[in-house]
Formats: sequence, C-alpha cells, structure tokens
Amino acid sequence: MACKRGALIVLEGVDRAGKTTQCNRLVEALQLSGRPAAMMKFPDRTTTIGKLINSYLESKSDLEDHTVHLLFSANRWELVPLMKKKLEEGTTLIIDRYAFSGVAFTSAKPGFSMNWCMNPDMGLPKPDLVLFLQLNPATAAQRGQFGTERYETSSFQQIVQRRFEELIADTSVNWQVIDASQSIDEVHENIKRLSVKAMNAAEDWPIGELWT
Ligand code: ADP
Ligand code: FDM
Repeated sequence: MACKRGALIVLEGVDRAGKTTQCNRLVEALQLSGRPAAMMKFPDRTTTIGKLINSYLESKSDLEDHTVHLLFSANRWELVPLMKKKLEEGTTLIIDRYAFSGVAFTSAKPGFSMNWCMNPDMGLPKPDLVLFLQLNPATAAQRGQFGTERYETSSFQQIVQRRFEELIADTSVNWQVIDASQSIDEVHENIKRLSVKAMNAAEDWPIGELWT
C-alpha cells in the first residue's frame, strides 16, 4: 500500500435513528479536518440491481423473498471494487446500512435463519467500526410517521430490532452502540470520536473479510 488506507465505517440502526443525518455530518467533519472521506448508502438504488430493489421497496413489483435478499447482497458486491479502490487510495468510507441490515431485515421474515442470511455477504470488506444508533420506538415515532415503503410497520421493525441485538452480540465485529436519543450534536461528537479512533487503528492493517 503506497499510502495509509481509509477506514470502513458503517452506521446501522432502526428507522429514523438518525443514520443519514449522522453519515452526512461525519463526512463533512472529516473533510473539514483534512481527512478524505466519502459517503455510500445501501441499497444503492442507482445501479441496475438497485433499481430492481427500489421498485420492490416501493411495492411497485413483487420479488420472491430469497431472491430479493440475494439482490441486496449482489448490490453490495457490485460496489466492492469501487469501495476497495477508495479505501486503498486513503479515503474513509462512511456507509449508511450494510450487510447487517440485510441479515436483520430478511431474517425478520418467517422461515429465514440468520445463518442462511449471512452466507451471501461472507467475505465482503469488513467494517473497521459499526455504529449502532439505538433509539426506542416511542422516541422514533416523535421524529415522524413511518413512510409508505415495504418493511415500514412497527410490528416488523420490532422483529428487526431483535435481530440487530443478536448481531451486536457477535464480538468478531467492532460494534459500538450509540444512544441516538441525544441531540444531533451530541450524537455527532460521540460518533466522530469513535470514528477517528477506528481510522487511526485501521491505517496500518489490511482490509478484513466479513464473517469469514
Ligand atoms: P434514518 O436515516 O436513521 O432513518 P434520519 O437521519 O433520516 O434517520 O433522521 C430521521 C428524522 O429525525 C429527520 O427528520 C432528522 O432531522 C431527525 N433527527 C435525526 N437525528 C435526530 C436527533 N438526534 N434528535 C432529533 N431529531 C433527529
Ligand atoms: N434493507 C436494506 C434490506 O432489507 N436489506 C438490505 O440489505 C439493506 C441494505 O431496505 F427497509 C431494507 C432496510 C430498509 C430499506 O431503506 C432501505 P433506506 O431508507 O434506503 O435506508
């Protein structure tokens, strides 16, 4: 590696926990401090696969449950060459949802084991840090109603939350749970501190492989 690599930092959490707000704030703060950083988001709805996913999420089309799970995973794999290129160039990537959402959402459907759901994402670039924005449903509700997309119901989201809790128990991943009920500035300060620490720790290590 000619230069120090960037870190792969993922934000996960329930709907309206503040993931998108905090990804934007973090990228802005890192760039202002002179550290190259870029944001990515999964699903990336702009690719051919992403457009199929978008149509499914908007309930404009139906897809068989295994099939859509594999499409979400394929949507990550198709961006792996770009992700690796950026990381190796020294850019830190801040990602809004990743394989953890993939597993939590599909395994919340009847008949899906977490193990089956994890398989297609095994070997993806491993995040150096996964920040879980924790927010109780009552506080989330105060931030606005659910939208109209698939999965946006409180009963489904409760199961998703339980699946996330099981994933957080996996110590092979560097999870940090953040109290997302604090103000936007307070959450940002916590996230920035943990991210800078993870960036400094990652620079001398190769990119890992998730769940292998
Ligand atoms: P997510 O990406 O997790 O669904 P968003 O970042 O889109 O969440 O935020 C959802 C809503 O909550 C937005 O209106 C945003 O301005 C607001 N919000 C985000 N973080 C906070 C916070 N810490 N306190 C209060 N409102 C917040
Ligand atoms: N989602 C997201 C999945 O079901 N699987 C995945 O792999 C990923 C990355 O898609 F309901 C779900 C989670 C959420 C929806 O919504 C994406 P946003 O608002 O674009 O994050």
